Amino acid sequence: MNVVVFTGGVGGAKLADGLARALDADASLTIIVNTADDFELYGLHISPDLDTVMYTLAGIANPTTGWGIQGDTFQNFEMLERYGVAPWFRIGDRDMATHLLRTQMLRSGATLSQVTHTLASRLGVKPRILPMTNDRVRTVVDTDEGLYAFQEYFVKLRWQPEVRGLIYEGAEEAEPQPEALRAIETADTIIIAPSNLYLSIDPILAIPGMRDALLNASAPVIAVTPIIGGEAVKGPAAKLMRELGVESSAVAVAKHYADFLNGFVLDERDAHLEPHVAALGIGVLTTDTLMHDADSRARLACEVIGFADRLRPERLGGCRLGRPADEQAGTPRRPASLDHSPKL
Ligand code: FO1
Repeated sequence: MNVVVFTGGVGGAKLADGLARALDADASLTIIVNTADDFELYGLHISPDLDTVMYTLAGIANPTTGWGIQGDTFQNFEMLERYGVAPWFRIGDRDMATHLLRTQMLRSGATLSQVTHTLASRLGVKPRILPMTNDRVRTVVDTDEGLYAFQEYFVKLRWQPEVRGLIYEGAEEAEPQPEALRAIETADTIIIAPSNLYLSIDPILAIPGMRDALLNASAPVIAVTPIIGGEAVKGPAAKLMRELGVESSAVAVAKHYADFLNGFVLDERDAHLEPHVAALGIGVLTTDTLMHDADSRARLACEVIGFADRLRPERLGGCRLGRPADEQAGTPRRPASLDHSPKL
């Protein structure tokens, strides 16, 4: 069973972790990660979404923030403050090692994929973590106060400016990571994690070839909602939807991905929205999508794997936690019209 998951940010990393815990030992998990949040600070190349996935799967992520390393210290940060530098981006002392090594390897000609593979394997991470591209792509946020680089909007300004639009600078010229394209082509299940649709998933889809790969994939493509009850579980997703003139609902997220989606995982608090998602010709699984701990991450992952299994002609199972809970609760709605053949 080959599973591919698209992710960015903290929420997506949790589902990736759940999949790593839930999948059978003989299953392969490939995690395609947004790198448009990357930026240079103090001459260091920082890849927040790659690091969040890597630390989460290595079991060392800060459980409160989701980013950075659990128990990290900030002596370096405090010394910078002593020099009068007012850093708004808090880099821990252990986290700093990642940025130092990544920057050194990139400078000696390694690709971002090679760097990520080296760092992740040295942390004992088994699943393959792939940047969406090895090229430079940066999200620029067009707001009522002007253009901001992503981290300035997200961290320094705590995503308060009103957003008019998003620019994925460099996306058109970027090459999709070749292993990522092959992983999509050979996948049995493809999952869009509950990440921010505009800030984490769209930058990946903006890379030429990525969206087509999903449209031509023979595997069922399932998205897990990042919106519950019209609000984001974490971060600016709902605020961005409203600012961009889109209804901040799970249905709007399903619509956003509709052209390549076979299934959508709705949170049980939004069960009343099922018919609206099904009306898009998309299968619906309704369940508790909140992931508070390792068990709930693995349970959700297992339900998504089970849901995909039922949207594919051949049964591949794949979840080592035994039968996913939702199978006992009957099968999810699946519109008759739905087939898994490549989307036209
Ligand atoms: N997010 C914050 O809100 N404040 C920070 O000081 C901060 C530091 C930081 C350091 C390393 C890293 O990998 C991520 C960090 N993040 C911080 C999170 C980061 O901005 C977001 O995780 C992504 O860019 C959006 O998903």
